[in-house]
Amino acid sequence: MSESAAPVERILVILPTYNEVENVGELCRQVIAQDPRIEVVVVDDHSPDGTGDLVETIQAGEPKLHLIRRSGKLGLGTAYLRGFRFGLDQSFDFVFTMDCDFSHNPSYLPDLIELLGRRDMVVGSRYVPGGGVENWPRHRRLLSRFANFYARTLLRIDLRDCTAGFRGYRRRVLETVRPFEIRSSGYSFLEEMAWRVDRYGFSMGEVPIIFEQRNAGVSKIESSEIYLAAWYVLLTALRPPKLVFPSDPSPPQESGEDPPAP
Ligand SMILES: Nc1nc2c(ncn2[C@@H]2O[C@H](COP(=O)(O)OP(=O)(O)OP(=O)(O)O)[C@@H](O)[C@H]2O)c(=O)[nH]1
Ligand SMILES: [Mg+2]
Repeated sequence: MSESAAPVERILVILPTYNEVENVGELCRQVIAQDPRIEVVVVDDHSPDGTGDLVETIQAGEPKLHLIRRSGKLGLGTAYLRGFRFGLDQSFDFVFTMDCDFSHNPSYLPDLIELLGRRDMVVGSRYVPGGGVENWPRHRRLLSRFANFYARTLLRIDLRDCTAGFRGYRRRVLETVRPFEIRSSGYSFLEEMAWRVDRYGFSMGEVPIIFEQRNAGVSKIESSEIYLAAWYVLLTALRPPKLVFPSDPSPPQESGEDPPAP
């Protein structure tokens, strides 16, 4: 599965935010400047620093910027799902996710978009030749490397960087792999998504990126998330969620609802 039949007309970039007021304005501007087909949706979890309010102000002069406000910090996994729902409802062809802290440089988007023309899912990858990480302390490099080795080996995913949040999906992938059933958040959401995409037989590709230390602000993902992710990966390997393939008789109806916050 790959090559696009119809021309790609609409591209959505989902930016999940929690306290990214120092980054969100400039990042939205740079993302939108990468390609005339790009629109952005910020999924903000009632950031106390006013991220949502700033986006609302910018929106007045930028029709390609959308904002979804949620009531509180509900987690990265459900923020991605909210963005996916928006992308599907609004008929976008390609849907990307990025961190809103400049770790994922928007200048890689054209290469990712080009590769997504020939693949079903693409990843901005730290662990293919030409990719890498800048300014990360040694312990964080080791942890990330190990997390990838662990997930790749246990889940048997043919992806060098399966915890990367800089990704693009074809609409057909989001319609097929049933992402709304995923209950895990953060890193394990990304690993389970990659696992689902692979199991459904979709093709995946990687574009090398240099991942940079966040520009401003502080990390929003707690370190306990890493252990939780390791646990979810093990559970998925031992007791994989039942996937319903299009050819299966009477598949259960998808609710389309976001799952409850983890
Ligand atoms: N909407 C929403 N966004 C979140 C939540 N947690 C994190 N984010 C956003 O998700 C993106 C990734 O989170 P980061 O804090 O950068 O996580 P990280 O990249 O592992 O950590 P750093 O390397 O320290 O930046 C950022 O844009 C965050 O603002 C959440 O609960 N809800
Ligand atoms: Mg980050």
